[in-house]
Amino acid sequence: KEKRMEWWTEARFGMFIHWGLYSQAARHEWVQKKERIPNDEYQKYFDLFNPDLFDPVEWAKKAKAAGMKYAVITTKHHEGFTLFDSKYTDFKITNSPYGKDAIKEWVDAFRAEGLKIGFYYSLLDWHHPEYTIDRNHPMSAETQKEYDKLNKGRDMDIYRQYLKDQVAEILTNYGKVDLLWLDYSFPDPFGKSGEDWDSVGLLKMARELQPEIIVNDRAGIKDVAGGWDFTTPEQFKVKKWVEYNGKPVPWETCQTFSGSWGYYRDEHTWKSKRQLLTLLIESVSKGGNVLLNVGPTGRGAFDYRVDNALEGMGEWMKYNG
Ligand code: FUL
Repeated sequence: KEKRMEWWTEARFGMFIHWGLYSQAARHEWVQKKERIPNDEYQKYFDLFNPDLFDPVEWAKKAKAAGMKYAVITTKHHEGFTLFDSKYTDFKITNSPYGKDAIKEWVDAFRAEGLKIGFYYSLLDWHHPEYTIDRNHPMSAETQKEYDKLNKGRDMDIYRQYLKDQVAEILTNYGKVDLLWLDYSFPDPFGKSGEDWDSVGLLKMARELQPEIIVNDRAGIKDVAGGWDFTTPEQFKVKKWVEYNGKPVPWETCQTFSGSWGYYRDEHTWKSKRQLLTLLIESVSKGGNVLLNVGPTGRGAFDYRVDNALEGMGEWMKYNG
């Protein structure tokens, strides 16, 4: 375990990329849930998806210049749309007007810059017809009775197999994958936990397909020794080395430039360069990594505020990184 964590511990600073159909709506990656948009209405974002400014080589160069050493991209977010070609769904980028496998292009570009490759895969899926409706679903309800009615005929066994098949695809079709970022479990009466994803089986498969891969902690596995490799405090500045069961563990805080992961055009709470550098320095000094998120636009470009911040961080990283 220590051996496979070496590059990541050294790396310290990575780029998170949230990009999908929601980027076109430009008001949060949870837009479908927040606005309770039914799938047939959401379909318009699929029919229009044609990012004419998508240039992964440029993305990779910007990450590298900022001093980042790895990157993690949403191969599928909660909306269910895949940025990769998949045998198991039609709701995929190769069927959109864009027509090409963006993950393939992205992997080639980031690898060419010497960056390590990470795949985010959403365990939640608002599009799959067998995925049972829960409190985090756009069609969420209030009572158990309502849920029972809504979920009649939905079969999580089928979805569980689907997600496993897709994780197998992303870990098979793109060469070496350094990191897997599964997201997420929410064990409560109207939620989902490790068993819903068969996380034990999923992790086993991941390690068989990619023996050196490192995996985060969000699939609902409690056991740090046999399960995950690092924990993922989200959107907060850690005050001391993160512990699990009283022991310090590898950790990575994921953070946004502004208040949303997916591109949000009219959201204005952007962190300053000083805040971002402080976050990085404070995190590293407490043994952690920072995974800083970029939400490219629906056309595939970085917001100018991202470019400015990355450039500023790069200047500092050039001498101090
Ligand atoms: C959360 C997700 O629900 C957010 O949309 C985002 O992907 C964040 C990194 O993780 O669990």
